[in-house]
Order: sequence, then C-alpha cells, then structure tokens
Amino acid sequence: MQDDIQKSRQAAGKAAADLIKSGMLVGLGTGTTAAFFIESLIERFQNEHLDIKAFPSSERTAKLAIAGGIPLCGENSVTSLDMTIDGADEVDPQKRLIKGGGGALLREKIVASMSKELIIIIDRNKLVNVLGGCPLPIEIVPFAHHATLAKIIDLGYQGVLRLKKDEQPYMTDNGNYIIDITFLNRCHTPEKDQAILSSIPGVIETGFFFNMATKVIVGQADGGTLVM
Ligand code: A5P
Repeated sequence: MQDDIQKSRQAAGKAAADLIKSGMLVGLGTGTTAAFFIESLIERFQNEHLDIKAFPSSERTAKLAIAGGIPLCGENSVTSLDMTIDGADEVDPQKRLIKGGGGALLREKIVASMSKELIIIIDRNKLVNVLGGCPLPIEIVPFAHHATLAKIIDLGYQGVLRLKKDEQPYMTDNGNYIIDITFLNRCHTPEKDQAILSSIPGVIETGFFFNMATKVIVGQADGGTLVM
C-alpha cells in the first residue's frame, strides 16, 4: 500500500516535470510528492540541458534543487513565475486545497500567488469531497502565541500548537509557529473559516488555498496519471 502511494506520487511528479519547458521560471513546492517532481526535473535538466531557473518554497526544497545543479532565482529577483508544481494534503472537487502538512504553507502560498500556473501533484488518497479530513495548518507569529491559540479555541476550533519530537514548538522557515486545527465533522464552510481565522491578530496565513490550482495531476501506482 505504502509502496503504491510512493509509486503514484512518483508518477505525478514525473508527469509534472514533463510540463516544464526551457526558458521557464519554475516554482518548486515542498513535500514528498514535490521531491519526486524535483528528482524528475533534475534528470531532465541534466539530460536535456533545460534552460530554467527555479524558485523554491522552502529551505529543504532549495537544497534538493541545488544538489541537482538547478540554478535558483534570488528571492527578490523576480515577481512572477511561469509555473509552480506543488503537492497538497487534500484537494476537493472545486480544486480547493489544504496544504502545509510539511510546514511550508506560507512560502508555498506566496510562490503559488506569483505563478501563472499552479500544478498540484497528488496520489488519489488526497482527493476528498469535503475538505477537513486532515488538520488545517495555520502559521502564526511566536509573540503571545498562547493568546492566539486561545482565541482560535474560543472561536470553536480544535487547535494545537505543532511540536517537534523534543516537545519544543515546530518553527517554520520564516521563524514562525504552526497551529494545526482538527475538524471533527469536516470543514463544510472553508471560505467562512478562512475569513474568521485570518482575521485573528497573530495569524499570518492558513493552509487553505482557494482559486489557485490550475490543474491537478493524480498519479497512479501503475505509472499513469489522471488530470483534473
Ligand atoms: C508542505 O508544507 C505541504 O504543503 C505539502 O505540499 C503537502 O503537505 C503535501 O506533502 P506530501 O507530498 O509529502 O504529502
């Protein structure tokens, strides 16, 4: 089963890498599926001498690209990207997403917002009818984070501060913390929840991505893909 998931993610990553053309500025997502894409992109970059520059959405992803020799854009050297390829934790039929399981949601959202096309790569287990089967990550500032968490809980959300193995708060690449919200009965009003959560002082960004994904590539264990 686990093997099938990995094969599906690899298939989606490879199909996405095939979309990249010479001359493109490419946004690179974060996570295991995005890493499969980067692996395939590095292969094409090295074999076909693609003339591309990449814009990573995390320090982890930057390291992968650098290891493969892909040149990176300086973070303030460009303001738009041709195409970004990224994973997701959940995708609903309207291509609304939950992202940030890997903690990179803020940079991923900035990179997505810079991109003419956002291609999401997933295995079929990420497809849901209603969002909220997985936790919704919220990036918050560390300052007075107990107060921010208390406000989130007062508003009726089940939130917990993300911790590392050593029980210290998980810190994002931006030096912030993450609160993971669990929906007991899924999230039937994501736009409303987005508005409520993002209005709380201390909340920087949520893991909801609406009206951003232009295409979703669903990988299959046999190496094939379906496109939404
Ligand atoms: C990283 O913060 C996330 O948004 C990932 O894109 C998402 O969690 C999917 O990751 P996997 O491909 O590892 O499931």
